[in-house]
Amino acid sequence: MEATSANQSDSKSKALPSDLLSGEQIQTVVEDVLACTPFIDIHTHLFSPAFGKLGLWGIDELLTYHYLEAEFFRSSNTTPGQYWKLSKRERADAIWRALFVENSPISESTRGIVAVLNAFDLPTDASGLEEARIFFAAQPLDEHIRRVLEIAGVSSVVMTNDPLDPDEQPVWLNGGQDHAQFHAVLRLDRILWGWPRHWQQLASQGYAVDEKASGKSIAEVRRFLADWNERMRPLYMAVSLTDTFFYPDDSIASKILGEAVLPSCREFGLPMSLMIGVRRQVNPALQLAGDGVGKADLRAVENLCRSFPENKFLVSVLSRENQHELCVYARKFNNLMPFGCWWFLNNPSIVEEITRERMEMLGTSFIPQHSDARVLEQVIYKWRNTRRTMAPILTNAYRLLLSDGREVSRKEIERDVNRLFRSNFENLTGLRGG
Ligand code: RAT
Ligand code: ZN
Repeated sequence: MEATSANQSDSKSKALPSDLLSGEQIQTVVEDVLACTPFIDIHTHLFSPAFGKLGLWGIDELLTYHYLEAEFFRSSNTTPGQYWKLSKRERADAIWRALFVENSPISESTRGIVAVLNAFDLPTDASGLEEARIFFAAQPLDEHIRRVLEIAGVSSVVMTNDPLDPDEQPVWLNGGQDHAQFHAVLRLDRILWGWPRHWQQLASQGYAVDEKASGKSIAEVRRFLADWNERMRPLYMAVSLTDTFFYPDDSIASKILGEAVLPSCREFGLPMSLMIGVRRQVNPALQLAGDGVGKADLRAVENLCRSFPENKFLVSVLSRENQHELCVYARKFNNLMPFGCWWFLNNPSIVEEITRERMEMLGTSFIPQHSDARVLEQVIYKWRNTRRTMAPILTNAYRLLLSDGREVSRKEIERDVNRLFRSNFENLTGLRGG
């Protein structure tokens, strides 16, 4: 055990009033509170049934998750060119064979599949996928969603909604969605860094914008955002940014962010989420699995938080090397909410390191995790893993507190877990009872 860990033997042996906990009791109570608190999943790529085929679920989608595709090419002689020619079912079969039959599924993403199969009492070591396919094909979607979220201990999930996505846009234009467990988010990648390729879509929808975002463009982007805010009722606006992102600079993205998006966020009372640090398509042959990571210059976050004190920023950074700086910035700017251990960081060893550091520097004033699930049933393993990693971290924090001279009660643990996994987000976004 490391030097900072509180040892159980430090705990006080005197009789405690019934709501106060001994060092020995803390672990069980922490685990119980984590299990009983329904979390809000603040960033996913899931869709409610109103979006039809955009909502992914079932064994073939689970196995062809891009995190697993990247691992597949390390354990198979199949080339990306050959792989992309296969049907989804054939790809799933190939991944099952390479990662689950010919090798032990001990990576984070492969273990996740095992946990999902196990949650539904499906065989985890079968030679093929027949039984799993039959099971998933028999599930009525609405009931399946309710059951999956319940198993995951999640009350609701936040989607990623791109108003310029040709598959998604028609759903919103035809009435949108009102599923109580799915919340919208206005995702702005195409408008912010993708402006040169997408401005014409706005123009064709009747917004007077141009390639350089000059003239009336800024006012028209704000009109576009107002229309989509009305249509989607999003909880926040969001963008994913590369490791080279900076603010301010002379890019169109910087201009649109500072002059249109952030003023609109203020107008509608919405936080802005920045996910920073992706290096897009370092290996394009892998398609969605081909992105990498780079260390970003977080002075961009500093400049944003200082220049826009009335805006609230949710920030997740992809590089491990940026995590400490993010905590320091959160101590300087209370309009900055660090959230999640994203993508390549979502492994127990790294989640543990990041979460301990955040707790030591920020107490409970951060949001430890989101799932980033793309396939419905992934929330089962991703949240199971989060609870498993959180339990010893919280237990250790309360034991240290106890050994330093302060009693700990179940009520306080409930308040803290609720703050971390619910109310920090509710207070930012105004979400109630979600
Ligand atoms: O984690 C992922 O699935 C990534 O591919 C990204 O989608 C990332 O989460 C994002 O929202 O940009
Ligand atoms: Zn994501």
